[in-house]
Amino acid sequence: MANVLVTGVAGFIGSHTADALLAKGHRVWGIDNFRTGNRGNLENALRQGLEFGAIDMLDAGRVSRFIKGKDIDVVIHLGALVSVAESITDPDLNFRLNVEATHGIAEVARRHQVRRLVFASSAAVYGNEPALPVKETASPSPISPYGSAKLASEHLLLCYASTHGMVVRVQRYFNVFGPRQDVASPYSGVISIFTKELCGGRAVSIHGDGRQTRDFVNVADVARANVLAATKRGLATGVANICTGRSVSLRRLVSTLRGLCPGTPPPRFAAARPGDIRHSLGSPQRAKAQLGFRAERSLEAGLRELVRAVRAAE
Ligand code: UD2
Repeated sequence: MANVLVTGVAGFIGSHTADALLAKGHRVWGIDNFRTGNRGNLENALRQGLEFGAIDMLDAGRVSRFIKGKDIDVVIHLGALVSVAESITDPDLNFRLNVEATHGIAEVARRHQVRRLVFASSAAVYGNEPALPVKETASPSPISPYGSAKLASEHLLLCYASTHGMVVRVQRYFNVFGPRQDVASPYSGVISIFTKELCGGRAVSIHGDGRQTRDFVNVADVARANVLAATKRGLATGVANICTGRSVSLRRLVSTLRGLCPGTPPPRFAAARPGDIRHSLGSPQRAKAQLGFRAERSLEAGLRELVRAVRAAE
C-alpha cells in the first residue's frame, strides 16, 4: 500500500482520484484551498480516511509541514487553473497556478524523498496538431497560456526524473467530464455547463460553428488512470495520453444531450473562443502499453448518468 499526497484534492478530478485510491486501500493525504474545489466533493473521501489540509499549494512551507514524517511515496499533483479561457483572461494566475506551483510541489517532493510524482497535464499541449489521433511523439505546440504552462511544467518535472531519479508520470488528460465538475462556473467543462442548462430547459451557447471535436473521457476512468500511474509497480518515467481514442463534435454532443432532455430549445451560436483547439483526439495506445489503462465508460452512458445526477440535485 502506498502513502499518497494529492494536491487539488477537493477538485473534480482530485476528489475522484482520492476516492479511487482509498477504495484500493492506499493512505491518502490531500490539500486544497477551495479556490475552485469544494468541501462537498470530499464527503466520501473523508469518511474513508482522507487526511485533509486546507492549504494553498503555493505555500510550500505549509505543504512541507503537512507531510512531514508521513513517509509519502507518491505525489499526485492535480491542483491547477483548469480553464483555457481563464488562462487568457488571467495569465498571471495561470502562471502561478500552472507553473510556479508545479515547481514548489516538486521541490517539496524532492526534499521529502518522494519517489514518484504524477502530473495532471493536458491535451492542450498539442495545440492544433494536424495528425490525429495525436500520439505522445508529436511535437507539442500549444496555442493558449494554459497549454504552454502545462508544457513548461512537464519539462520542469521531467528534469526531476533525470536529475534526482524521481519517477515522473505525465498524464495528458483530454476532455474530462462526469459528476462533481463545477456546474456554476463559466470556466467549467462544456459538458457540465450544457447539462445544467439543458436540464433547466434553457438553450446552450456554442462557441464557434460547433464542428470542433473533443475526446471526452469519464472522470471515473481518469481516476483509475491516476491510481495506476501512482501505484503500478516498476513504472518508468514517461508521458501518456489519458483519452478514449474517440471524438465527437459539439453539435453531436448537444443533440445527444437534447435527446436525453426532451423539449429543450436548439443551441445558440456565439463567437469562437480564442485559444480554442479545433480538433482534439488522442491515441490511447501508450497508456495501454505503459499503464495497462483503457477507458471503459462510454460517452452516452456518462451523459445519462450526469443528467440523472443534475435532475436529482434540482
Ligand atoms: C479542456 C479542459 C482543459 C484541458 C483541455 C484538454 C475544462 C474546463 N478544460 O479544455 O483543462 O484539459 O480540455 O484539451 O475541462 N464551449 C462552448 N460553450 C460553452 C463552453 C464551451 O461552445 O458554454 C466549447 C469551447 O469553446 C470548446 C469546447 O466547448 O470548443 C470545449 O470547451 P471546454 O472549456 O470544456 O474545454 P477545452 O477543450 O477548452
